[in-house]
Amino acid sequence: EGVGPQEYTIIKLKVLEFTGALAPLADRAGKVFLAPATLRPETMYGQTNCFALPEGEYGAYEMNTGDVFIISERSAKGFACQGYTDDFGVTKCLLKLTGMDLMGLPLSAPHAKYERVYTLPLLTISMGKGTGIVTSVPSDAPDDHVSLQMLKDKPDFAAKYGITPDMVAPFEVVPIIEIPGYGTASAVFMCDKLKITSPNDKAKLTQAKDETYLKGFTSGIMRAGPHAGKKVSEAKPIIKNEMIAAGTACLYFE
Ligand code: A2H
Repeated sequence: EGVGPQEYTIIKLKVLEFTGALAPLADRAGKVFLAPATLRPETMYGQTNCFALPEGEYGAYEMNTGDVFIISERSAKGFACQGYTDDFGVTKCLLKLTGMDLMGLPLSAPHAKYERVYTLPLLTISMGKGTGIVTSVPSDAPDDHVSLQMLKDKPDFAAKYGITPDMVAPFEVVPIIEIPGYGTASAVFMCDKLKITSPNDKAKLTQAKDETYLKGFTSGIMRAGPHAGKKVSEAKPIIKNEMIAAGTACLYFE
């Protein structure tokens, strides 16, 4: 990562239902978002779901834009310091939530092919990074691919978190970026090649991640969205800025 802060793009995944623990937010419908941090805004065409840590502690925080972001408390402080609240350094927490409260929550994800995606468990999320929410792009992120596949293959594991087959089975990998030698779903290609079957296969996942991340940036070509045909390195800043202008993303540094 080198020197200086890391820039993340925060993607706004709109909450579509307000039942259970989220009921108190019903009057904010349309303005409540799960807000994952990503390094790959150009991959949002390939979203199939969102991930949260079941044991994670989250909150619904009011931003000065009128939006409510569901994020970790730690990142809420970061947002406050970065000008997302009028009262610098203070964020208003409307509601405390756990990751378990978010399991199975339906969302509308910008640029996604699927109209409605679900919030699923991911046990390897670090609450000390980004917002503690991760959006899932199994075509290009090896972690996302093995984690979604495991939930499809192990319905009993999924059921422990209230996840039913209809929340995972219909969501197939969407080919969005072509990398010469890796095909149009480089994460799937690398997981197959290295025989990665579990989200806990740390060393192999790191290798797969490093290789697909580097190759994707240097030689990937967009195959989805209005910038299909462009190089990933060219499309990335364009798509990021378009999403910010459209109000479907914002920037966050840490
Ligand atoms: B990336 P870095 Cl397509 N815990 O977004 C675990 N992982 C997290 C996280 C957290 N708290 N917050 C963000 N992330 C993931 C897309 C993507 C990502 C693609 C390919 C590679 C990739 C879709 N998931 O990351 O440690 C998010 O996943 C490869 C590293 O700050 C975020 O970008 O470098 C990335 O890790 C941030 O990781």
